[in-house]
Amino acid sequence: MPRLLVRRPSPRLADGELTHLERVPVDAALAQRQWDGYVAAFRARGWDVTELAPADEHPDGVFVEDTVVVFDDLAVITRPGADSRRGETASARRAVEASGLPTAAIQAPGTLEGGDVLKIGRTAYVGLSSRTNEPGIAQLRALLAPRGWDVVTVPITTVLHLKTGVTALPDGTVIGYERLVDDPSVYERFVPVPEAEGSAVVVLDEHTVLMSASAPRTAELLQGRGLEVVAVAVTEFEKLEGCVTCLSVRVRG
Ligand code: CIR
Repeated sequence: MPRLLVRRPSPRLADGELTHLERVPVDAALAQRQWDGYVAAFRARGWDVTELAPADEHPDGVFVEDTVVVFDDLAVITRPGADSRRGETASARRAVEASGLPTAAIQAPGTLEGGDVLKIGRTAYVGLSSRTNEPGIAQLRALLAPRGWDVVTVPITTVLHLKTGVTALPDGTVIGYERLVDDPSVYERFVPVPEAEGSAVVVLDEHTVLMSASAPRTAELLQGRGLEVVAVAVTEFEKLEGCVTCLSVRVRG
């Protein structure tokens, strides 16, 4: 059974890091309800949900994807590029270890955030961004090469993380909002979507993706490609430069 690691939102979510967006008011109660809806959408499809210990002192702690990336049965504990987020990894590591997955960790001076890692087949595209640096990518490459993974570095300038700009459909086609994608030709197959919030999908199974309810025209486009779309409201997290991918770590087994 696939497993989902999540962490409930901090009451301080509104104080989270912002890089490309202006700060706007965040409704903490609505954020909690949206998070409940996000988790429920996975539960309804048979995912087993593990909650990390709350980390209310970390406004961005809900964006748990940035702290752990899973490759086959190896969990790589990251070293976030944002100082304010470094303290989030200890509890993520404990949860991963409790679940029995072997771990490895990115070490200083390397930095890496999970939002910069897009896996397609056995290729990991890794954003070289304001959060993920060359030494972090080199360490990841050294961990993955013996396991048969290719690591492709993708310079990121227009958005926070690689996966803010692009994600992949179940068949490996990369989708993105073109204005926010530095170089779509990096990917074998790229399809532009009409809304910025439509660029992030989580693959639930071969025929189904989960995405933001803020992107109805993208949902139609994906349905037109024969996919079932599960739409969830995540507006309060989008205000903090988050999206559907960053709210969880998926362990697919
Ligand atoms: C940050 O700047 O770190 C948070 N406000 C948003 C992190 C979003 N993470 C992700 O897309 N993987």
